[in-house]
Amino acid sequence: MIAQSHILQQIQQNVNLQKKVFAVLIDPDKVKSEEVASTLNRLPEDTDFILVGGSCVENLKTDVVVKAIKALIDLPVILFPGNVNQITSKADAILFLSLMSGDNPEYLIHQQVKSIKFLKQSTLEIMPTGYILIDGGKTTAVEKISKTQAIPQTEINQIVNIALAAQYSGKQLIYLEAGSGARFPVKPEIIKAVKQQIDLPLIVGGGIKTEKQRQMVYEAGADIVVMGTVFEEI
Ligand code: 1GP
Repeated sequence: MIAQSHILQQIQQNVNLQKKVFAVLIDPDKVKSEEVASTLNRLPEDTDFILVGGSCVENLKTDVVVKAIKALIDLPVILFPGNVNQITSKADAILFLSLMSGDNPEYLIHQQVKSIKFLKQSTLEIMPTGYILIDGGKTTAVEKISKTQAIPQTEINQIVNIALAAQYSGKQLIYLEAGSGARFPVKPEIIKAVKQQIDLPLIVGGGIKTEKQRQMVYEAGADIVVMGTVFEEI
């Protein structure tokens, strides 16, 4: 279990000890505050932290859902914001995401600059994250909102190079994202190739639906697996 402060440091310690980390994504657009308790009841016992966010959620919804989660469990709540309006100081930390794939400066740097006025006033732990969108077999909300194209799964070298560029730019985490509700997750060959080249904790999510898939993703080299949709669909 991960405590609610110095989260990045704890993730790094887990990686050094080769202990895998598991996170569940709660999207406030799909899970209402009154559904939070039943969603939390479905989470696996080994859940280390909760991510909260989505591609188009409004601030108020995020705030209410984070509050509902914090009232029920002690796990760290980390924001996974689709835009600057999803920042709430009620969470413990924020994945400070830069969309390194695609060609949209708005999600590479502009939203981040706009977030500073909120972050300067908060105690959120900032977790600099290189976010790489990979084709998961269907057009996902991230592609639509960011107006960028996911990288085909055949472009392994390109994905590795983006991950390394993120590392050299000072990111502390790399997130390989097939998109929420993806038809298929990021392939093991890609995860393996990226993990072999980078020295950072590797997060993988999107389209992971079963325990078997989760273990395959860990075995390929992911340090943190994120699952979301599967816990909503009951
Ligand atoms: C999306 O990686 C997360 O950002 C989770 O994806 O909802 O497909 O599990 P799923």
